Amino acid sequence: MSDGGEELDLRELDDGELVRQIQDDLYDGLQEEVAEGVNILLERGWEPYRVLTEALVEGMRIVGVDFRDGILFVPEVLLAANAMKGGMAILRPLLAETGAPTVGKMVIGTVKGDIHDIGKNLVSMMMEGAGFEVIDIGINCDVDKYLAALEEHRPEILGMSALLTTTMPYMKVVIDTMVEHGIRDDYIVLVGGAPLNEAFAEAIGADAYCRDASVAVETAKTLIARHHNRLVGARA
Ligand code: B1M
Repeated sequence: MSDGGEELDLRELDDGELVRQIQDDLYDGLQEEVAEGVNILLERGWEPYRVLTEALVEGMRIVGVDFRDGILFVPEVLLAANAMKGGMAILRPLLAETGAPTVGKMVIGTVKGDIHDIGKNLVSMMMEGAGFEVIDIGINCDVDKYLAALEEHRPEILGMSALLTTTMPYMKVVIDTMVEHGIRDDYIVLVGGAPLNEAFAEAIGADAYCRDASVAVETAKTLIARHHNRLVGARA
């Protein structure tokens, strides 16, 4: 771990202690230590999804609480975010390794004015793991960027992420523009992000709100089956 004399050997910790240590290291923005801890849990036979949720996502939840309470500030949270991304980079190929056939395509991006991307990246990883092809168009996406990506990639699903109460209304701008262009019903629109809820998704005309990445996968699978049935019905 550290260069000092009191080096902590992560391998000597039992699973519970190691998970807490990973959360502490995430909090402290120690990317290498987080990566080491993630690798040890995997070596001990933990499922990648369990490592992701119990160690990393929970660690970031704790960071969020202290950020809200003014104990942590943007620079520290950025370091924590980078440490989280380091851990996620190890898990990404493992979560995508299910060998599932491609079940559909999704374009996803974080809305204009918003640079939070950890949740979006996690949704992308889980969707890829479930056999979806994901085109991630990044952060701070304006309506033109979304529409251009839909035009270029012709996905079944559009996913939008927003983490700020000030940026979530932009999702409605995108959906309203899709309506104006007469393309709204060509896509399944899924929205997510901590400040959203089902009522908001309904109010802006999205197809569904996804509380977390696994709900996003389940919702996408259900709605894509309906979407295909509708297309087949329309052709018959
Ligand atoms: Co920000 N930030 N932040 N921040 N930040 C929050 C969101 C906040 C709640 C913190 C707090 O006060 N407790 C607060 C928002 C308050 C509000 O609007 N009500 C906040 C604020 C205020 C800000 C700034 C304004 C701070 C400032 O500058 N003064 C600023 C804004 C920058 C901007 O975007 N313009 C800012 C900046 C930052 C950092 C850059 C430092 C960093 C982002 C780094 C990055 O993403 N690369 C950061 C972080 C890390 C957070 C917290 C701590 C963690 C967010 C996160 O990654 N969570 C966050 C507090 C919190 O949410 N608890 C906070 C982990 C992630 C796995 O969860 O993103 O919710 P989440 O994603 C979940 C679900 O929501 C869902 O699935 C995901 C996986 O399960 N989901 C989807 C998300 N998107 C989806 C899309 C889908 C489906 C599901 O589409 C199909």
